[in-house]
Amino acid sequence: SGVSLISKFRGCLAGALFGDCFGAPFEFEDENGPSPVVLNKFFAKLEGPPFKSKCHFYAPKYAYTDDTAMTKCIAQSFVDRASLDERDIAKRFVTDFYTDTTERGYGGHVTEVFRKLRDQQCADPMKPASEQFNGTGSYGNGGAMRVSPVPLFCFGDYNRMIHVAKRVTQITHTHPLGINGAILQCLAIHQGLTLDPRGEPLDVQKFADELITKMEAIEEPDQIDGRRPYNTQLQLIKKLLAKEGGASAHQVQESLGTSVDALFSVPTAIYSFLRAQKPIPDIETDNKFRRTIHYAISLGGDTDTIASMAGAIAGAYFGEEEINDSYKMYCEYVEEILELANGLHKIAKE
Ligand code: R7I
Ligand code: MG
Ligand code: MG
Ligand code: MG
Repeated sequence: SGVSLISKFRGCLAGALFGDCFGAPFEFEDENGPSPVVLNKFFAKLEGPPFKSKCHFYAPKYAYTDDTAMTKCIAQSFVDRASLDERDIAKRFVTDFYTDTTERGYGGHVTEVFRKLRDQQCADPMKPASEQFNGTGSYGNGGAMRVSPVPLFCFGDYNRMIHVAKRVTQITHTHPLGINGAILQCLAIHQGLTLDPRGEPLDVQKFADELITKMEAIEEPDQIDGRRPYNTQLQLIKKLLAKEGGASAHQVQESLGTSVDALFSVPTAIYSFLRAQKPIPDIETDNKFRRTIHYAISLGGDTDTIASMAGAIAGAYFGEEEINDSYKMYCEYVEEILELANGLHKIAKE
């Protein structure tokens, strides 16, 4: 028998949290990403014996960022209301943004959506997002980075899952690339939830093929060149995975990308998860959850978000048991996120 669904739910949300907290210190720190030495040391500390000061136990806690702030709003809304309520989610986004005294590093333009939502008291929760960027909407990865509660909440109802992913994203992101990035991330988590990590190794080409098939039914061809941008990125993932000896970091950075654009970060997160099924040079671990987020962070750029998305997929696939227990000491909000996963699991069972 495989990993339990509750373990997969908890692994998914914990994976998103750890990717965010551990990736955040490196977000846009260095053009090519942190050095292998620095990152191996960073993870060795998280996995080693707790640091003890002279007088008392002391473990520094890494803070979560906007990725988790918004994820928790969505999860809390689903758990409290047991239904999709866009206005309730919008209110939680706004309240959190204006009352949280910790700097969470929100995207550059999404704060304008929060201001407008506050001014109209979330009466029309989908309107401000549609006005972003002169009416084209944001194509940032802000929808994808917080989508993880959706495949849990809608587990067992595929079409509703797509619908909910879209609606929840549209509260801040209405550009097709922003929406489809969130749907793709949602689909990757969903596939992770439904596959058994014990036994046969994951067929990474098949995992990508299934995403390609599903996205073909969702993604409209571009009006000018007729191409489907996420399809192109997914085909690229397959090519990079097939490279003998593994693609170089440079190749991945240049093709899949490491930016805050959904198109150039969601496929990178999926690739990180798939690539991490096998050992990767310079990453000193046998643990595949660690390898996934470690690799995602090593690419640099939008490290908190790419590691968070990759961590959510890895956690959904492997379950909580693959995640090193000591990580729980080093992040804020661990107990709370696991409780939200329990709540979503309870709803999914009903
Ligand atoms: O997408 P969003 O919520 O940002 C998420 C990112 C994650 O990395 C978080 O960790 C956090 O650091 O921010 O916020 P948006 O403001 O909607 O989008 C982020 C950025 O993407 C914007 O500030 C723009 O620079 C860029 N962007 C666009 N630029 C031009 N035209 C997004 N959409 C557009 C666009 O349509
Ligand atoms: Mg962030
Ligand atoms: Mg930031
Ligand atoms: Mg980020």
